[in-house]
Amino acid sequence: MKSSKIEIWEKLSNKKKEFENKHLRNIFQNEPERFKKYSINFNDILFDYSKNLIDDEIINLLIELAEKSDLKDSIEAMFSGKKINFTEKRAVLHTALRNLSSNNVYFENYNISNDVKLELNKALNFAENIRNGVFKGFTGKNITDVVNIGIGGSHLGPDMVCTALSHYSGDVKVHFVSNVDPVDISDKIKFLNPETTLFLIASKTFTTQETMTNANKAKQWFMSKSNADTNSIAYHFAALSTNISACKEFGISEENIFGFWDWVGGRYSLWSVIGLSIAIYIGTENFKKLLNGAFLVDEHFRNQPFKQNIPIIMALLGVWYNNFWNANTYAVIPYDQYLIKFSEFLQQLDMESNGKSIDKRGNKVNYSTGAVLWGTIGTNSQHSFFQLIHQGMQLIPIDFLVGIENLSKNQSQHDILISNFFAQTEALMKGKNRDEVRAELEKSALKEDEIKDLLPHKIFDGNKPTNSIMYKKLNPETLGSLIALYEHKVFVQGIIWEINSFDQWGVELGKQLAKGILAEIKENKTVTNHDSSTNGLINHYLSNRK
Ligand code: G6Q
Repeated sequence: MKSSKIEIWEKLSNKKKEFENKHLRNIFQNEPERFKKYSINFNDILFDYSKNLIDDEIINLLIELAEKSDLKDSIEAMFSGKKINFTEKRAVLHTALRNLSSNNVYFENYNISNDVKLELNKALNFAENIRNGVFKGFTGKNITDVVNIGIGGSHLGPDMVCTALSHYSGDVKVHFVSNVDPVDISDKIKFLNPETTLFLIASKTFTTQETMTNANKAKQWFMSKSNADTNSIAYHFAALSTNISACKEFGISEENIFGFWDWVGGRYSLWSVIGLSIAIYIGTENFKKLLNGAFLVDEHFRNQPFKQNIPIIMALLGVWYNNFWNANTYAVIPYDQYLIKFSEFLQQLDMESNGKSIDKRGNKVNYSTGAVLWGTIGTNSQHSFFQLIHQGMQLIPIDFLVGIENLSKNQSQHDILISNFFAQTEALMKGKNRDEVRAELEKSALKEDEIKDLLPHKIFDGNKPTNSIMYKKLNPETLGSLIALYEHKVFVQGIIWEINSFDQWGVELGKQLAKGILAEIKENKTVTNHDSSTNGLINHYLSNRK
């Protein structure tokens, strides 16, 4: 890290020490304009970051840190197709997939916008043909069920988006198979009719073990259940991939192959044809709105000054807690049932992108990088892990996400949900001090010695930082914006930490070993070439399996 960055780093460390003695409750009392000062409006989204352990000086230092990290140039490098994924020598251009402006995007002097539009339109036409029954199965019946077979980036995004937008779905049902555990596929297909089912094999490489195993299983199921000939595969299998020859080899007809490019990273691919299940589920108009929501955030990210730039502020707050407050995890808690898979999706986006320890010069870093992201929906989380956040020993910053309007139209029950969200952010910030607890206990029938014993257990320290992201209603456009906000947040942090957010070498070792072990298991002989634990486990498996 260059010395000008280290200087700011040191100033921030000092500010942290100074801030340890402050409490947000008092800060809010002394600063009535705090909400106004530390909140940003963007279309239907309000981002309130006032309940954070920050003041103007801290924000200015964090922004200086971003400037000294050459963030502005790095943003332009990404949008303009520079090969910023330097270990794989690839550009990172998922933003080109949702570029709805008239400005073309170029990669190595080639205008990629035309190809993007062509492939998108081909996929969207296919989606519409399935939705309105123009595309039929091999016996002439309409497709009623679509099964997306993919894993990681070829699964999590489409699955999360379909769940989040199920309110906007049409008649065709979508199912997602990802795990190589055979019960995943067998449970999902057992009630399906092969005559009305379409499989989407979603795999950028078309070589992923889990996906290809499940795809072959699906083909076998289709052939045996339908008594169809191999020509019928054309009516029931489509592929979403960059490896066109492998798709053909699998037996998928050319018109059912939808392509994309190596400058689309797996975890950023839901905007490409990998999102075909989404388009079939919610229709092309809604899919375009999803793209548009992300595009609007791209424009915001690229053009807004750092101080009014939501993903940049989100990223800097993450750096502040991770590197200066030693907060190794952060939680994302949507008070929105439809966002039940959002944290799971963000886990891959954030942890696969920034879970790195080697910097761009090839050196091991000596600071913390990507935090552990976790969480699930409110109010369920209040009745499980919120205890630790309120009274445990760890500092866990939280992003709350919440819609103003509920899609069920049951506004009075929605008010119950929302009042819990307001209450949690307030409780986490204010806490409950000794005097307040005592006053409350004195109103009860407890005796003085009982009050004394109970009192410390009922104190809440408060001073827990939270962001609140409030949107009008969960619709395709808003969801597109929310996803893009997090994508860019992760990007900014990678720039500050000087790591490559776009490769994922860390998933390779286990894959490699599994291949060798599978060959050994197939041989069905006692193994001796691993450590004693791995040998013991494999041999126990071999001697006990049927
Ligand atoms: C994501 C990763 C990874 C990838 C899966 C599936 O960024 O690259 O999660 O998406 O391993 O890969 P395929 O799409 O090639 O099957």
